[in-house]
Amino acid sequence: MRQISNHLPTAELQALDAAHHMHPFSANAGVAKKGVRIITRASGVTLTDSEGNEIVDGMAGLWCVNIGYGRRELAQVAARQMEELPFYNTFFQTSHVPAIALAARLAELAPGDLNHVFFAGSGSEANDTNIRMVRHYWALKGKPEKKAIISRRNAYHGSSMGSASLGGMAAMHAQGGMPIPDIHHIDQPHWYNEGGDMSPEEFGLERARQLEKKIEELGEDRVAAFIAEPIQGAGGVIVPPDSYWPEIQRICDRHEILLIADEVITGFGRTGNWFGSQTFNIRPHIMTVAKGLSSGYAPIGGSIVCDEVAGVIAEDEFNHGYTYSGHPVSAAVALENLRIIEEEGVIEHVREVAHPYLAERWHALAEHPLVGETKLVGLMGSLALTPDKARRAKFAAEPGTAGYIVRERCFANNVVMRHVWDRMVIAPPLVIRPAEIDLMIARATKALDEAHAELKAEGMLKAA
Ligand code: PXG
Repeated sequence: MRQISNHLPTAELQALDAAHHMHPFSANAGVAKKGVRIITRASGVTLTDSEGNEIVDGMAGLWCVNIGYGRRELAQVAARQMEELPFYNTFFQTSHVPAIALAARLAELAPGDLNHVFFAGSGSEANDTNIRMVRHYWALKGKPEKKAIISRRNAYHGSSMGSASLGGMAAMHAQGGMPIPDIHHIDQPHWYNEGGDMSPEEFGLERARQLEKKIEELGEDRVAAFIAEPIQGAGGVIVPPDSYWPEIQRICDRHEILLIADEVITGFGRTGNWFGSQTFNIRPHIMTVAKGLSSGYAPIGGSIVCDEVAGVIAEDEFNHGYTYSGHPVSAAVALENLRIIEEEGVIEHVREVAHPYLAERWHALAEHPLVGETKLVGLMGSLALTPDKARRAKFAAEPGTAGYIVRERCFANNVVMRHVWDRMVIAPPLVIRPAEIDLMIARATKALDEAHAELKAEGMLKAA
């Protein structure tokens, strides 16, 4: 029997939402017409909507609910912190215990000499901090001209003016006058779509060497930093070929530029280590963090900064900060989340149980007639949809059409699996158990079957 668990009937909530709520990354008129799905509660990896449907959340919210939903400990810590000290700022020679403790804990967890944390309210804000920090760093070193930042096409670094400029999403740049000056983009290491006849390894090297070319073209004395996600998340879970990161690291070591690893998605266990930088053997000067830092229970982000950069920045007033930098409630929640990840062995669970179990089932989907390749690192996976596996062909239809159809079938089958153009992505909570993986894969497979039948019936299984 279906259970109505909200206060108002779904239709009434939908009407109010349509009338007053502007949704992010949405064409709101279309959303209003179709009616939103209203999520009322969640536990573990399962969401419940206002109609009583139980949905497997294959995306951990927005790649963030790493420890799963419904952990009472976090609610209790938040309540306690709100009673004790709901807010105080960290400007003007003041601090508070949650911010101090979290900064110290992050310095312990982060690799190398990443020992200093500048807090923000989100990943976007943290990346804006990074733009200003690396430029100010070089200015303080007597090199104010060293302010260009190199990023990649199809990268996602956030939605503010600065972070969206770092991002390589053309559709975002087209709205609102981006990128801001002195942000440059090179091509992404997306072998499946762009590798042509090259082997993945050759292609990885070729794409990494674009960084060196770009540094030479701009002049090393003009380049402040290179920023990249260890694995592109919102871009479609693009796992670079093995040759890519070692070559990027070599180039960054050889030239005098800073390396920023955007770990907003890859941080806090997602790839089977605390940070994606450890999985790929990257030595960044700055890591951007957010999302899994608090498992999404409270908004918080930050930049974890190496001794050298933090030391130089410390010598001058850095005219930058947010009201909610180090917010005590968010910081306390994040600390409790980190305690759970460590004490409950969540990352070991990813490495030893969830990844191996999911990998077998995920890679088996490569046999599906609609699937051209499957990728999975830790609990971050993607699959390419194709009308012709042998040729890695794209669809003749508008890019994203097939992906949208699969996503609609996922929606109908009570599993959240996102599409990025014609690639499907998953990133379930890290605590997902084998039986839940079975359910997620069964529903995803059914969605792929139904989408395949629909595409076939509509004559859309044609290659471009
Ligand atoms: N960097 C990376 C790598 C991200 O994935 C941000 C920065 C920005 O974080 P905030 O907290 O400002 O959102 C992100 C965010 C999607 C999707 O649809 C992905 C993100 C956000 C919203 C939607 O895949 N990533």
